Amino acid sequence: MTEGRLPPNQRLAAPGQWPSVGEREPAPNSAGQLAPDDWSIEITGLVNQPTCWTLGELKSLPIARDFVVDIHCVTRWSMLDAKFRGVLIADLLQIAQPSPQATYLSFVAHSPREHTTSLPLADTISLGSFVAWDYEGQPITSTHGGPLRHITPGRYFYKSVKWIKRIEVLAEDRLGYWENDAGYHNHGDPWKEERYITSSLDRLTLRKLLDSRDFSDQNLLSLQAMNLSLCGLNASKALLRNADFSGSTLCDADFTLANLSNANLMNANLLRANFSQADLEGAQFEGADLRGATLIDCSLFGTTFVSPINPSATVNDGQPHLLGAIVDATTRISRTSLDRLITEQSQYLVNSGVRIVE
Ligand SMILES: Nc1nc2c(c(=O)[nH]1)N[C@H]1C(S)=C(S)[C@@H](COP(=O)(O)O)O[C@H]1N2
Ligand SMILES: [Mo]
Repeated sequence: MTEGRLPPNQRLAAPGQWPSVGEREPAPNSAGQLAPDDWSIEITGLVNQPTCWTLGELKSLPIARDFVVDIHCVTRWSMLDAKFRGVLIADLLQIAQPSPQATYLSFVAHSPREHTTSLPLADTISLGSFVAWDYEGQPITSTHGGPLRHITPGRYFYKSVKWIKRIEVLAEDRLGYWENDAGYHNHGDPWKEERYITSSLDRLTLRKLLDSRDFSDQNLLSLQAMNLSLCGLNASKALLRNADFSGSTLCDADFTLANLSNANLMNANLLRANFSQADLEGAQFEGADLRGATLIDCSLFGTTFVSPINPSATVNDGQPHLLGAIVDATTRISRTSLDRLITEQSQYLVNSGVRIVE
């Protein structure tokens, strides 16, 4: 039953398919990849008992237990009833004993960029944040953060680090990698759609920018650009995460190498627009006109081209209304990009006759 369990604007990943997002591999140590037997996790910082556990020690703790959780990625895919085995961070903290000033936790990955995220101590406990080694009865794969990953139910999945090696107990917050670098919302509640913080552009700057039709190389996170005339826009390499272009005219726009993850392009006129090498993860194209558009080597995880306008409303024949992108043989898309879509999405494009470029 998915009724009431999908937060706004989320969709189910294909059954049995767990998409991989962000870093793909942990950091190697001097002797190559760390073996599960050598894995350990420590709690440091404002605690009375700094403690380190090997993975073997964690697994044999009497507090090890099973978890069933719903996962919601900010790029709009969700996975319900995922089964893990692990231990609650609250239980590990009982052993490490946070001192009275302890207010935030920073979760650090053993990864190429020492990826981190953070949570208030109180939320860590109330949400039941945990570390896990098994998924559906099998060791978590390396791409998904095995041998040990962090999971925070009730927050977008960027609040769950892969290959966790350390929990630092702090008096003040230390923003995580995505929160600091990419404008991801620091609270990240999927039910409130706390995906991104909004950009701080003042109205005059925004006006000038829109008049120039030149967004190239600009940071325009969460830009509001609905129902505008922007034909021939140059947005190459622009950072447009979470931007709203719905209903705008963007024919011949250049979005090469742009970051449009989670952007809303619904009902936009995108005739001959170029999305080569653009990041379109979680972007929405329902109702957009994509004839003559180029979607070569772009990233299409969680991207949508078709959706029921309102799955609960039925018209005369009982069929739900579909809102789909307008595509035909003049719309070019790479096979590798197409393969990243969930089946219902790729099938819609294929059935509409897009030209697949090998
Ligand atoms: N070490 C590390 N952990 C990370 C990330 C990352 O890039 N590096 N990305 C985060 C994001 S944005 C998501 S959605 C999930 C993705 O986990 P998955 O690849 O297992 O689906 O991991 C989170 N944890
Ligand atoms: Mo994510």
